[in-house]
Amino acid sequence: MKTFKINEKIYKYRFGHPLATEIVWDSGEEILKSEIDYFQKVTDEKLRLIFKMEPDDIVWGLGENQKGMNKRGGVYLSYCSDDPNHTPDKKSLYGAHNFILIDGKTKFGVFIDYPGKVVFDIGNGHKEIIEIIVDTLDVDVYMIRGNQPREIIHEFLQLIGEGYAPPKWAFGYQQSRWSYPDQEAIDEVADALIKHDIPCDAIYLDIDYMKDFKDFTINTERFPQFKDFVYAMKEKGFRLVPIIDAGVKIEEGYEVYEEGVEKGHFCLDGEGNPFVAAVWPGKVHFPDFLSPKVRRWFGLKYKEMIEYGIDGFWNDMNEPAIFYTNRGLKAAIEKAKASENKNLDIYSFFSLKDVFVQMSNALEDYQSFYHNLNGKLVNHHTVHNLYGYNMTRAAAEGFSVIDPNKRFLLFSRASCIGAHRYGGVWTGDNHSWWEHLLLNLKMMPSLNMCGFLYVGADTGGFSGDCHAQLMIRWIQLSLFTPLFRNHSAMGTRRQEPYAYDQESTGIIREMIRLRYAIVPYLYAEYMKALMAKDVYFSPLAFTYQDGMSRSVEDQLLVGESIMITPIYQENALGRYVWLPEDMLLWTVDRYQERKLKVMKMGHHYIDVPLNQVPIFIRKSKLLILGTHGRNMDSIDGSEISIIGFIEDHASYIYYEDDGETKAYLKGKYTKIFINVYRKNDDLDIQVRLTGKTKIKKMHFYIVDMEGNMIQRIKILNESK
Ligand code: MIG
Repeated sequence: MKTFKINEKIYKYRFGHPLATEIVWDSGEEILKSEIDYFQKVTDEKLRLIFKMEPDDIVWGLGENQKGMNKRGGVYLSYCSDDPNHTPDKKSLYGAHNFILIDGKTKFGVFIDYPGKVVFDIGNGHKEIIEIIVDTLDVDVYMIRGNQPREIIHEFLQLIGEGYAPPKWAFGYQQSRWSYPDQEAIDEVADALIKHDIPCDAIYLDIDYMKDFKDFTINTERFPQFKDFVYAMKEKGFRLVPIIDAGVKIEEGYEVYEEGVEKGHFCLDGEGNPFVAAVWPGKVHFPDFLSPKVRRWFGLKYKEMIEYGIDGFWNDMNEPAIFYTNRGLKAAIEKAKASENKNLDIYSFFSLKDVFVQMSNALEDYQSFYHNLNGKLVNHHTVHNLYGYNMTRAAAEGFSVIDPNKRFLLFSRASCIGAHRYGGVWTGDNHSWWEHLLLNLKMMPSLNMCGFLYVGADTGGFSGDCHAQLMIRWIQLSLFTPLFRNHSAMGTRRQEPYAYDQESTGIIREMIRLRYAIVPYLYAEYMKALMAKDVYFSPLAFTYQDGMSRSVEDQLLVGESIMITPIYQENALGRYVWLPEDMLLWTVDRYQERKLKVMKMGHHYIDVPLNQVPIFIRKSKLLILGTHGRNMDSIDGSEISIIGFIEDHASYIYYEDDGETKAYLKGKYTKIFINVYRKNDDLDIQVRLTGKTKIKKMHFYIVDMEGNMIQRIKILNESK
């Protein structure tokens, strides 16, 4: 083992000769240190790190995963998996996020920079032992110190690099379904949203827009004039967001396939031929995204779509998912033939059944293909988790060549640590289950800790039928997630905002309007977190030290000013909440109204009828509100409202930028420092700007500890 010092707080322990994942660029300085901090190491053919926890240590992190925000009690396997059944026993989902943070008397973070299998047993085998088993002896392990969880996360995010900023329109409501297969279907959705007066920014194109599921093609029977259609939709106020899949269809005459074969851009099998797997289009090859030249090639393929007027994409199936291979299919068919006319007993029947079920995403298949890394063949299995990351990277690198200053919407299904630099993630094929609404809530801060800020789940659930109540409750959570997309699977009940009864449509309309009204706050918090290398969602324990706050698993802080307490149980019309300090409860059924109530620190039961969402405003903090519109572009942003809860002073730093370009990276943004002071029965309001703003008028609604509301208006001068 060699030790490298990255900085005062981060040490890297290098075992063997790890492959460069390019997740961390800073290689640090080698120092003399032969003991690894905190962990005890056992070495045979795998690296095992063992740590003894204290009874009340919390373990945060692991990104997209099952179970709680506190990961104690679970076993988690980092191996990107296309598994559409996210039941609590599952150890892997689509992401592989090897970062944990131990938060107790001792506090530190651990990042395992290895792209193959890593097991995290967090107090499962033994309730007080963390055991990390890495499937190799060639690995970099980073240990990150800090006094507070947030500080450790900050150091970690600093290490893994600048995160992704979506365009501001991507904070609008987005409507998806597998599928709106043709122009007519999309028109129908757009018209229905307009008719029902539901704000929306984007409609999604799932795989059926393609010709025979071929990437970068358009089915011209369904979309005779695609470009015209894209622009016509923009005129109506909707952007179209197409899906891109990882597998490239094997078909003579299909340009992407032919070029890929000719230039040797695909992953190889054991014989050195392009590896064949089957997914949507039937047999495909997988682009070798680990190679820079393949990334460049594939990344530039997005150009044609961008020229059609497309501003955003979602990358799917990039674990990569494999339905079957020739090997798997052959084994299954042989087994079936051998079973013909047999009297199958329990063992032989299940082994027949299993050979079919286990055909998809089989380990044997992942072990049977190779990447070409600078002329060296590397077995896929050992670098599995880099695939989705590098597909997203290919797209992002492509965009920065095609239109360097523009922010595109981009998010991926598979990912590993580091992918946050290129795009966001959605959490894949969840179900229309209450359990998955709660899981959605818990995953958000965990993903943030791993760098992913642009995150969200399929609102309403992908599989299964979502009924009105579940949809409304889910929207009441998603209205705080940066990615707010309603998506559902083929064959399920329609779940667009207008797909239910009139009353539900009315409630959903107000909720989506609320979303647009709080975008100024959400966007400011997002961009501030991004630039400060901080989280946007956080557990209460990051801010409050009391024992209760350390164990709350169903409330979140969103940015610095608010706490949310979603309803996630069927037929519940209220819930228990923990208030770690006095807070101002804003009960919203229409965001234009100010139902404000001071609530004391402690346990409470609050009523939450179906049409209302509770938002708790923290003491000395301000919440910024704008207005809704048909979509983000239609909102001029000249008036904002500010709801605050004040003892003697409340403050907020508001953030504005163009929302479209990367100019913010060069300091082109405005910060607005808002300070409200209590002066006897009046307020002293001070606003200071660092640049230009769209805001002309500010409406203040400031509530004091006794519940008195003071309203004031502040007009901003033209110049500053
Ligand atoms: O195997 O493109 O997670 O969002 O609708 C299913 C069809 C493939 C999986 C994605 C889902 C998408 C679906 N895809």
